[in-house]
Amino acid sequence: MKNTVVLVGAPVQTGTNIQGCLMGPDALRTAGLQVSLEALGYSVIDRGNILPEASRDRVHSNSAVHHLSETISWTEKLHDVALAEVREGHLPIFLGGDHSMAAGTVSGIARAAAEADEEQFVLWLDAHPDFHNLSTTTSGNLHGTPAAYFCGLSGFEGYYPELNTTIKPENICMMGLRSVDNAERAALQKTGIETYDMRRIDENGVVKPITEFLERVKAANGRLHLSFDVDFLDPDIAPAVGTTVPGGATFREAHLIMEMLCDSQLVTSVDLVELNPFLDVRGRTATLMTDLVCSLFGKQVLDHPNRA
Ligand code: NNH
Ligand code: MN
Ligand code: MN
Ligand code: MN
Repeated sequence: MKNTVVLVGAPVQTGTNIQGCLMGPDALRTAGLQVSLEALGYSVIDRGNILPEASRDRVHSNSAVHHLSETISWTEKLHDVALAEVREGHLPIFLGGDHSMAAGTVSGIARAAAEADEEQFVLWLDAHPDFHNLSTTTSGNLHGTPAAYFCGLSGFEGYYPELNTTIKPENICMMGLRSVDNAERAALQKTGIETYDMRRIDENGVVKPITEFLERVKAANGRLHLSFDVDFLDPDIAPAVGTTVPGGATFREAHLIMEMLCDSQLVTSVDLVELNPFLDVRGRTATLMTDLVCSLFGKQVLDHPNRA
């Protein structure tokens, strides 16, 4: 994991109905993300914040859907940026922005992996599966849809036209789920994605599922994208998110996952999404997310035998 790390700010908030995610990239910068990664020995380039091209007018028959045009423009832009960075051999960290951005980032990295004839895997840490399509969403908030999009499910008329590579459902692991809508549950069951809700974490912890998933990535010689939604974490430790759901991952569970991902050296790209600094308490969520990224990139208290 010693590739050049590239920070890409994506101030997206059109996928939600709550304002504030647009400040996410700058809150992560303010928390010292770049200097912290440099202190761990990485070269870091900050691309600043990107913006989408002007959007064409798009509407959908589901009248709940809002900001469809803007979301499509962001998807196209992030797809292209993700593809370009991964082609360059960089390790991009996308600083969100709401989770609708993962339609672009994940489809872009999927395409880069396909070009290189490599398998792309996704670890999805989130209270929600974000597995609606444009017809099934009742909130109309498109941050509830990206995972269904990058799996290639139908119901995304007019989205990025060049989406010719998708993530195989069997290459996805979703963890932390505790708010799943009925249409999402049905779609998840149909596609057969590996899912761990909070009950499963309560019963067995995170070590076994993460170990098994990483073994599958390793066996396929695959690449691993981490899509980290702040609401994966318990709201008591991470209040800065618009869609808090009680009963989330603890501080220790989250750090342990990051430490195990670091041990594996398999992570090739990252989304940090849904941070809403307007809802934060003295920067604690931005600071926690930054500390978790440090664990992901090698920070440890004492040397551990699992660390090469
Ligand atoms: N499933 C709900 C919806 O579609 C909530 C989605 N909200 C999220 N997803 N924050 O991660 O509106
Ligand atoms: Mn370079
Ligand atoms: Mn999400
Ligand atoms: Mn979520």
